[in-house]
Amino acid sequence: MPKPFEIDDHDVLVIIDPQVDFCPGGALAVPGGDEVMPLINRIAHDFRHVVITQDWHPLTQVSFASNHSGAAPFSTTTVGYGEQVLWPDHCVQGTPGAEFHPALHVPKAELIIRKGYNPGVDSYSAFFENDKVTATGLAGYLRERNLRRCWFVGLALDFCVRFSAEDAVAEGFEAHVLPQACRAIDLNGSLAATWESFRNLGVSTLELS
Ligand code: VGL
Ligand code: ZN
Repeated sequence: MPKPFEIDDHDVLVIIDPQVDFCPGGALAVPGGDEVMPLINRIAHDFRHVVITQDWHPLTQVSFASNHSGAAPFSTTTVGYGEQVLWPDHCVQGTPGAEFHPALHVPKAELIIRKGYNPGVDSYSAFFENDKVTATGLAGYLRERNLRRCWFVGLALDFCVRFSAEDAVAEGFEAHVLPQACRAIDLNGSLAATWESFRNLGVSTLELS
């Protein structure tokens, strides 16, 4: 695992949205999304603390293209808090597509944080909704548990992993991303923008040997 560091009691693995709808055959499939599950399982084995996020939308979610008449999925619109990509309906609360991928085996996960349940505000980040002010509670949880160093894996690298890692830094945590255990959507240059942002903000990326 991340050999440059010893994983200790202050490290937390944050697995972002390892869900059926983000894998091939799902409603918002990320190319190769299913491929990361075995590696995530192995990485999780080396951590004492693991948190999982779960994209968890009501059918009325403002980021669903189906709620904007005439709008195509993957187009962009302006909502109350700024620009928002419009997605195909995905990870709808209580549906099979919202479940964790069947190949994910991380029974030690100590917290599952659901996000995107506010109909009027999408939530990419594990820390803040897309309005950038409504907290999910994860920062408080990590602080109270003295978990200071976040390691991010999961889906999608250029959306929910990206914004989670950026917000981790903004909240004063160390943030590391393990790209081999992530897959990207790559919409309109979003992957290139992710690498640039990581460089600018001090999010480290680490290849496993
Ligand atoms: C995600 C788009 C919409 C993600 C979630 O997990 O990256 N992307 N909802
Ligand atoms: Zn979503």
